Amino acid sequence: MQFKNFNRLAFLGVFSLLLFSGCGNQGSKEGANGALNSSAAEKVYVAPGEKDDYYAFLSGGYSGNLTVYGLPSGRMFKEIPVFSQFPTSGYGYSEETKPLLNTSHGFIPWDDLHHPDISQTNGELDGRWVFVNGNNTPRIARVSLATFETEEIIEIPNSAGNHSSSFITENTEYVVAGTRFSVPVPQRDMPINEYKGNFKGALTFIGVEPEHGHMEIKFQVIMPGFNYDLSHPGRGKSHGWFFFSTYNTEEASSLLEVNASQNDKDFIAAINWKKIEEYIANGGGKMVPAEYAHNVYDESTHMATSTMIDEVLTVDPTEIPGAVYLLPTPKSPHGCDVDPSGQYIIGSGKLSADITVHSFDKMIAAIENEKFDGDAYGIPILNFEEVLAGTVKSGGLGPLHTEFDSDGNAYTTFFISSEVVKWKLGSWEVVDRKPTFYSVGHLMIPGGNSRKPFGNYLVAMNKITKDRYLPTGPEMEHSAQIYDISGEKMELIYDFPTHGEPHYAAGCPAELLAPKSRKIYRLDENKHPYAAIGPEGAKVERNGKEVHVYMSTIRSHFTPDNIEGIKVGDKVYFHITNLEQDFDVPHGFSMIGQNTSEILVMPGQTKTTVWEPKKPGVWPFYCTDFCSALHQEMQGYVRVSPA
Ligand code: CUK
Ligand code: CUA
Repeated sequence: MQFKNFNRLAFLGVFSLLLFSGCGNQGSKEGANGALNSSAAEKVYVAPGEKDDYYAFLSGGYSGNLTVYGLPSGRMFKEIPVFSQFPTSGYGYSEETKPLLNTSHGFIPWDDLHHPDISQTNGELDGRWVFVNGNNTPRIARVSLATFETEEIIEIPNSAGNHSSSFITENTEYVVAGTRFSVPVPQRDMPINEYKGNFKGALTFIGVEPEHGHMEIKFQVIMPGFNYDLSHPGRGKSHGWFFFSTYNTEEASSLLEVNASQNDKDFIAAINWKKIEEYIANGGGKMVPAEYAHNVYDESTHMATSTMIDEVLTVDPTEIPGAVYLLPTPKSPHGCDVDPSGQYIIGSGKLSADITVHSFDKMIAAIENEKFDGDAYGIPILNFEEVLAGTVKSGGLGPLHTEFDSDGNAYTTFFISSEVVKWKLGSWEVVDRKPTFYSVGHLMIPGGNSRKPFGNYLVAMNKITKDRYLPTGPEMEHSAQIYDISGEKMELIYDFPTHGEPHYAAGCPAELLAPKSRKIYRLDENKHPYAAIGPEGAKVERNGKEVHVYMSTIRSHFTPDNIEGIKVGDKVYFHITNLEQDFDVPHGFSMIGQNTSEILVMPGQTKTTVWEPKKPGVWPFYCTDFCSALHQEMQGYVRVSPA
């Protein structure tokens, strides 16, 4: 179903379509078969033992985690735990990783992970880290692309719903957060209906230290009480700017009223962060109290530590001339995307048929010539016509997100009409469209969020699965689809299920990551304070009611394996060191009656799990990972005496 002759009547139908999450192609015969032909099979087939061309990191939405897939095969390689506890490896259960999930609200072992973005140098993917956001309890995490492990999580104060995240500037100077909900800043007990003027939207610029990637909040721009949806950095000519889409510019506390969209246009907020840096260098900005956690994993000790910070530097945009402008953008923009040249800023009005494209050059000229339509919020509002580059008459309905190839084409997803539309930057003409199955949200082209996209494949991530796979009861996994975009026309070549809800993905050429993917942790670099380096390091130490077991593992035994002298009421810390130095030889450890999870210890690593025995007896433990022919012999006993 296509909306070729989209008219006003169709537009009135938007709200009912939204309510019933309409999927244009649902149930269509052509849809069920897709447009597949036999050459599609060849395009995605990666023979046994062969490797994929790209890594794809798909967000897991409400799973809280990030999943790693291969393209074009759609094979899932790994789930990387980030915001959720993960019993498979003991992440969030082991003593070493628990501090990563600490926040100012306490230990929060879950979040809603939306947008991965890979670090860049000179606007190109450098494959060092992938940054992801926690949308619920606002956080940003940094995942190492050498170890594929979460190394750092920083909480974002003065925010609620870190949705416009975690996009990065083209030299990874900053990773940026934006608050979906405006909230009282500072937080306080106050009537909700006094929202207007009191609720603020913090846009947070987090500096990334270039060597190790450590994050530090540099400043927060305290904006009017809008909802901040998505963001994108300027690049090339627009490097130094950051763009945020907004809705609810009515500043209403209940969005029911706003759904009638009183304001025909909301804004894309353009932030000149270089200007703000100057302002701060000249003594501008104000430190305000704000409590937030900063959690860092240390690779040499294999341990994370959590620090609580109690203040943050804020700046008021109405006091910094030239730092912030508002670009009117129709119909509650969702996606806010910048093309590889940095010239075009695309605002997708999610209640619209058209895609609005702003011009960076025109924006600069409009600023110089003061083409303003007032400053209702104390921030100059640029005249719409003066910044408009063009409008894509898409013929679709409900544009959400746009990515780019290397040939000047843009690809936009349409949720309501359930399709991907390909169009040309500059001429705004639509050149192709293909249905998605069903109701697509984000899409991803490897490097499509950088100055150098790799334009062979496009992955569409769909919100509704329905009949695409064998039914698995009421709950179906989400569905992603791979399109070959190397030709003029897009071709659907594969469907694969995802894990959780993929809101976005970041893709990267395999050759950039695979060669530097870590194989082991070096035992001679292990600085864990409780490591048992070799069986001779193994021992049991008592400190009051705390017992520390320094335990080593190697195929296929634990040292020590018979432990006596433990009493009911003790707190027993098992510190397990894996002495192996071969690729892919983990050992696991699990203790009967343990109320945490097993832990999986990689070669050269030390991990700790706690056991609090409740009953006298002789209790067994064993290795959970089939590590050798004698894996089943890898076991031990703990004798527990009455208190
Ligand atoms: S949002 Cu999910 S479809 Cu969080 Cu990027 Cu648009
Ligand atoms: Cu070690 Cu099984």
